[in-house]
Order: sequence, then structure tokens, then C-alpha cells
Amino acid sequence: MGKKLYFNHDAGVDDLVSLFLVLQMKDVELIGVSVIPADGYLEPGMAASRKIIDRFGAPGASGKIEVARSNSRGRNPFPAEWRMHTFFVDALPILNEPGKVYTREAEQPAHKHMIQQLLAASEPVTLLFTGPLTDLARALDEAPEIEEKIEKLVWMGGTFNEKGNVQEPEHDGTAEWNAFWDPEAVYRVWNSGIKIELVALESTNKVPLTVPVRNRWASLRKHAGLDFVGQCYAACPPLVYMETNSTYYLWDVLTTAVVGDPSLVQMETVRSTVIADGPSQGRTVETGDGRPVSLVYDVEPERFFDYITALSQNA
Ligand code: AGV
Ligand code: CA
Repeated sequence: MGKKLYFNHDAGVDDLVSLFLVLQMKDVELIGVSVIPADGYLEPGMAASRKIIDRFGAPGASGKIEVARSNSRGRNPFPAEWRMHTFFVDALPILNEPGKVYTREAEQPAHKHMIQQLLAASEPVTLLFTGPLTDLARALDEAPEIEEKIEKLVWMGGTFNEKGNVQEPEHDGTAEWNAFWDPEAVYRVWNSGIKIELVALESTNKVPLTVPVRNRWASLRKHAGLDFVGQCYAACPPLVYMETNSTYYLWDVLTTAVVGDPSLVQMETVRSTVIADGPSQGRTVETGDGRPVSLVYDVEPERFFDYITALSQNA
């Protein structure tokens, strides 16, 4: 069945495309999904996730994989314009053709659902988080014994660059958004013994959404999977002349690709801590006595785009 994976995401466009991609990975067994309403809204995020499993999961996936709803709240809310993307993906005709949803919603909230799935697993599980870490921090507080069941955490978040991607009043711009939404959760996870692979802005900045990337997907739209990916990214502003606050990168998709094929990227160990309060809150900083994380600092963009295109083409 391949390696076991639990996926917690926050219902952005690249989060939902990531769910689609995980379902195409032959050597990955998805044992649960949860949705946290950070860079997206909860109701359409739950519905879209269930529909994506129905439409693009392997036969039988809808009967096996549950989607859990998070009841976590963050400290610093995402801009509503970004969050609205969830409604667009949930409304795509390709997800609504059957008029009925089969994949079940979990009875428990996200962090408890994750605890349950981890404790029930026969072997260590990889965690993929493409939004804030709040549900993981709460799960660790409630059931510290899950640490033993976690193979590693692969997280899209953080940066050691001088410039992050938060542009908000009362912040100095050094943080990445997933860390900024709930800095204390990052702090909690850093204080655990879990192995962490960090897909930070160092590498995601190298994979912007561009018009040529979109055109490649358009040329292959006869494949349902690539039609879906193309439709999703039609909602997002590409990089053309210069970066703006809304320019879209393939942040979460790169993170997901690292789970499927770690050879796409370069990693190095960095000792770091996170600033939990004040104008730099959410900033990850290198310090000699900090906790080690494997930082994904580089990627070969062409190989990455070839990889996700090939995966989508088989859907
Ligand atoms: O910081 C990147 C994270 C990723 O998990 N998200 C988007 C991805 O899902 C927040 C974010 C930063 N800039 C954004 C974001 C933008 N311009 N539009 C939407 N979300
Ligand atoms: Ca995300």
C-alpha cells in the first residue's frame, strides 16, 4: 500500500490541488484528511475535499478516507479575498457532476481525528501540513504519545529569508503566513521531538505560477486531472512583471511533491527557533542552540513541473 500519510490543509487553491495530487501517488496511502479554516473557508473546504476524493481518488477511496473539520482558530486572520478561492474550487463543474457526495465527514474534530488515526496506524505515519500547525499543536498537547507514531512532519511554512510574505499593519514583514496565523502552534511543534522537513519560502519562491505554466496545463486539458488543475489556478494571479502581495506560488504543491519525490529538492539542517510575539511574530530564525529542522532550500523548477504534470495526466 505504500507509506501512510495524514494530510491537514487550509482550503486554499494549492491546498486542494495538493489533495488531488496526493491521491495520484501510487506509493502513498492516505489515512485521513482534515481542513482548518485559515487561508480558506471551512464549509466549502470540507465539501471540496470530499468531492476531490470522490472524483480523483482510487476506486474505494470514498469509503475509506474521512475528512475531519477543524475547530481551531488562529491569532492573525488571512485576507478574505484570498480565502474566497475555496468557494470557487468547490463550485467547479468537474467536482459537481454527480450531484452527490460519498466521502464521509469524520465525527471528531480535526486534531482528535488525527490522534485517532495515528494511534490506530500499524506503522509510523508521515504528516503533511499545508496550512498553520494549530491542529498538530493541540494534538500534541492532548496526546503526546502520538510522537512515536509520526515518521516525520512535512510542513509548508516559515522562512529564513530577510523578507517573508506577510504584509500587514503592525508586522515587520519577516514572517511566512502559515507561521504568522498561529505562531504559538509553531513554537509548540518546535518543542516536540518530531522530525521536521520545512518547505519554506526559500524554495517555494522558485516555483511561481506563470503564464507559460498555465498554458502547458491548458494544452493538456483533455486529461481530466490537468483540466481540474488548470481551472483551479485560473482563479490565481500569476507572476508576470513583478511580484505583488497576491502573486501565487506553488507553495503547497511543492511541499506535497516533496512527499512523493524527495529527490526533486535540496535539504540542509538548520537550527532554529520561532518568535511567538510582537512585530516579528511567526518569524523563524536561525540560532546555534535552536531545534534542528531539514530546510528545503532549493528545487529544480523544471523537474518539479514535469513531475506534477505527469502525476496529473494519469488521473
Ligand atoms: O504562505 C503560503 C501559504 C500556502 O500554504 N498560503 C498560501 C498557500 O496555501 C498563504 C498565502 C501567502 N500569500 C498568498 C497566500 C496569496 N498571495 N494568496 C493566497 N494565499
Ligand atoms: Ca495552504
